Amino acid sequence: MSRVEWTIDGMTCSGCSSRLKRVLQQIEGVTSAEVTLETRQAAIHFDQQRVNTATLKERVESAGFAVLV
Ligand SMILES: [Cu+2]
Repeated sequence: MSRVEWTIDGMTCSGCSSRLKRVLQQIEGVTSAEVTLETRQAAIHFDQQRVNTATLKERVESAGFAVLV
């Protein structure tokens, strides 16, 4: 199991953070995702056999947010 913690740009309200959390949780291979609006952090636990960080980033970006690392 792997874990990444990213700073996310583009979240302006709790609607954004819950939408991003939902997007992350629906990705195949993601076991849990926590998104905190105040600190702009997204913590994602995932199975690296089923999904990689490039795909995770892509999904964050296609949801309208940016990964600042
Ligand atoms: Cu919002």
